Amino acid sequence: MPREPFDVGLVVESLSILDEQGRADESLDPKLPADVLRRMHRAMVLTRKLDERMIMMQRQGQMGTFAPNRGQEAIQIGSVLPLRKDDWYSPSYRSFGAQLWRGWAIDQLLLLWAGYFEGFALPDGVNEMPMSIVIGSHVPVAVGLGMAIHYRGGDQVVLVNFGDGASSEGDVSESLNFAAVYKAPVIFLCENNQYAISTPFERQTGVKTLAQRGVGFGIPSLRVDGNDVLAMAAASREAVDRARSHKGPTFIEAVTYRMEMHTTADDPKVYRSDDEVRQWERKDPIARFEKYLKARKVLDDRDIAAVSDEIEEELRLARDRFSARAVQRPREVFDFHYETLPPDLAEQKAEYLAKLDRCGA
Ligand SMILES: Cc1ncc(C[n+]2csc(CCOP(=O)(O)OP(=O)(O)O)c2C)c(N)n1
Ligand SMILES: [Mg+2]
Repeated sequence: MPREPFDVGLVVESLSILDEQGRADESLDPKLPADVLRRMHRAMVLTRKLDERMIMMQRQGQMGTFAPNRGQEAIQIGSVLPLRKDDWYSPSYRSFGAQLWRGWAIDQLLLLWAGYFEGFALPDGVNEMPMSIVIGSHVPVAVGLGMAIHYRGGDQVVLVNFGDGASSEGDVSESLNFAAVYKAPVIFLCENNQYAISTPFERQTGVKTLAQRGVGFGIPSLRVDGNDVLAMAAASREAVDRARSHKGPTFIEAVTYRMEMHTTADDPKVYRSDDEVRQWERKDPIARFEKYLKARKVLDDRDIAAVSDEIEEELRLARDRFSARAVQRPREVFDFHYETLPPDLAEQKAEYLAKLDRCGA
């Protein structure tokens, strides 16, 4: 049989607007209004400072294990910027910058990551799915949500984010296929931060870009500099518009780097070099954005220092509110798993409570 030329459509577009010095490509700059740029900057700095504070609190025993966001702030803020309040966000566990933008209170996020039951309640009026720790498991659910909107004739969209590691899960492939066929109004945001715990990108997949995955399923796909908040905002805007006008899903591969440990239970020095980390520091999303903002005269050094001070104060107050609510209740350990405890657990509970009584707890 003669071999036919076959267009596999593997040309993946790549988008970046800011260079490493924070200089914008004029033809691509979305020229967002100054007040929006200031809010984006503030949200990114808040995310970074909350991360730093939470790591300190975790080291002092006041916070549970959590997944730091440092380096991924531009993805989070840029991707949710074009969402309307009634759109849906289905986050992974490394997304608290976006969650704050969507309406979470800082002290509630602290309660959540300190393991308090009440921290997990979704805030009123925030259209968000419970975040997923089981890798990739939330992606089919996000597509189902998109299909429900589609069947009801709504025009909301669903943004779901997941990692490079999650992209290897069958759940994600099935979701991409289904969404492509049925034109689900979903934005698949794959945060390629180069690692799935200690597994580097080269060991994760045989493809050079994860955006190819989307193309393979027939989904318009784009590779974006994930440390460039303007590029993230522009890509997300396009994807949101496509989903809202019933043209179906978009796949965005946001290329970034996880600057911190996987979670506070991890030591990345065991599997990657300081030199590699330093290379990525040069692409820091906040530093680049600040250079851009200064060049556009949206902020100057004094404004940036003032934002930093304000956020420190906001975090201090949030930590105080959290501390007032974070009262340990060891007697509740068995309470939220079953409506009726199975007999063996009921026995363990009785034994445990008797022990607490003996210790006076
Ligand atoms: C189904 C499943 N398998 C394994 C794990 C353990 N696990 C937790 S995070 C993680 C790595 C995920 O990496 P990636 O998807 O790249 O996201 P990142 O943590 O880098 O944001 C793994 C394997 C899990 N939580 N769920
Ligand atoms: Mg990853």
